[in-house]
Amino acid sequence: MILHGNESASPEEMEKLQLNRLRSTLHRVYEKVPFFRKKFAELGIEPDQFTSLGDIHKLPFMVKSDLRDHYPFGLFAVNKSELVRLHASSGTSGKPTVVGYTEKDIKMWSELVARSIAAAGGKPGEVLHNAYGYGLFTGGLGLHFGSELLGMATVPVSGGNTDRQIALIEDFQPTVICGTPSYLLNIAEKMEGQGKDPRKTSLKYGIFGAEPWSEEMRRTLEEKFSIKACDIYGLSEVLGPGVAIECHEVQDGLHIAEDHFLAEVINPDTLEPVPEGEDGELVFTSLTKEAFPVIRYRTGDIASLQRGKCACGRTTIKMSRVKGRIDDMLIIRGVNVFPSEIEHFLLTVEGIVPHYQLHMQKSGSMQHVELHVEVDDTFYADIDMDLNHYNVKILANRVQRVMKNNCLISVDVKVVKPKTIPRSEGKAVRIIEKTSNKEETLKT
Ligand code: DLL
Repeated sequence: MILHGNESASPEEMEKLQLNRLRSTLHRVYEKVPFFRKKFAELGIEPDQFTSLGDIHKLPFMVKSDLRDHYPFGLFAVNKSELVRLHASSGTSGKPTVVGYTEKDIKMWSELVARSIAAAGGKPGEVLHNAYGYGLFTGGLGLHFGSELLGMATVPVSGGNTDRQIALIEDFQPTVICGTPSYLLNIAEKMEGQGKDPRKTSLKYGIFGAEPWSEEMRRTLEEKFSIKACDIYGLSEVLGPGVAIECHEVQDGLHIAEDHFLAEVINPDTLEPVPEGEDGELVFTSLTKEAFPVIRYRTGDIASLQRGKCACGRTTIKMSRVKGRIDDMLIIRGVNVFPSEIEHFLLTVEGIVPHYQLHMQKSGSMQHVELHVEVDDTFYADIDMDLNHYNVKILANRVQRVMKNNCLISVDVKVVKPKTIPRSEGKAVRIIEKTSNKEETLKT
């Protein structure tokens, strides 16, 4: 495997590169974006004062509402005429958030994604099946441009129409598949339903992300498809996919594209940095973006950072798997837990498939949680398709015990029939919040 020079730079070389790039980014936003100039002026700082990376702590944070407040183009550092692409989030609360790219930004993004696909096992001359959604979401087009740049024949199938996906996998013989982990599970299940063995496809590698997933889910997908599965991370505000990727050699932590993004982890309550290796909120500063530079952008994602050379040869800082988003953290009777932790332990229980949903109901200060789990076909046949069978009660008790012992939470468990929990074609909906007036709101 040939690494890009920056992926194996020494810490001193990387620091020098980052500082140069940070300084030019700060000059750029100071000159071009009134939002930043005003913030810098309020704090009495000027770009020239930045002489070391540690000075980053002098800068203010940026949050998602800053994007909404400046909708659509108020934070861009270029004229509209210089943009070649716009992406936007659906925006669960009112206005969407919009991000823009110049031609140079798209080139940089494509290079980073090409690097990511190569790190995860993709090779020029082979076929990549891209099941991330195409459109305003950055997943589809982000992976697409990187895959083409790497020299892979890219199948822009997008999410959905699972029967056609299966036919294309059989016919085009891809070695790499990309999509959300929950959608890949859905594809595997459909194949099994058609009497096909997903282990017999041409696939060798999976590049999965865009939603939190667990080590157990990795094992499940790797076994089902007989592939190696790597975690890919990114967010629209910072770039899209390609901010960080696991290498297929080690599969333990995601290499951050440090030559383009400066990463920090902070305590979300005190906003102070946390020591290396400890969980906190990821914060990114872009170092090379032209159209939409971000300075100390608070992602809301919880992870940790770790330095050190990886056995794959990369020297870039690694981030852990994202546990979840701060706003998705459940507080169940005073205990904090992320859906991904629930998933991790749930998958250790035999007879259950990796589809689940948490139904939350708040009454007063009490949070009532019902965990819906789905039995597999074998279990369902064994209980004569009767959910009143005493084995169902035993199974529900087992799930309850596993949650209590490992996640320290008490939840009610509802066991449901096979294939009744809605399947995802993109980001899975894990949490269903029931408000007191019985309206349901969905959270991904
Ligand atoms: O999800 C970009 C992406 C596309 C990443 C394809 C990977 C693959 P957004 O729609 O802006 O962008 O959502 C970003 O998704 O802040 C995380 O909360 C979550 N997320 C993304 N990747 C991962 C991951 C894309 N590997 C938000 N693990 C982020 C856990 C992830 N969460």
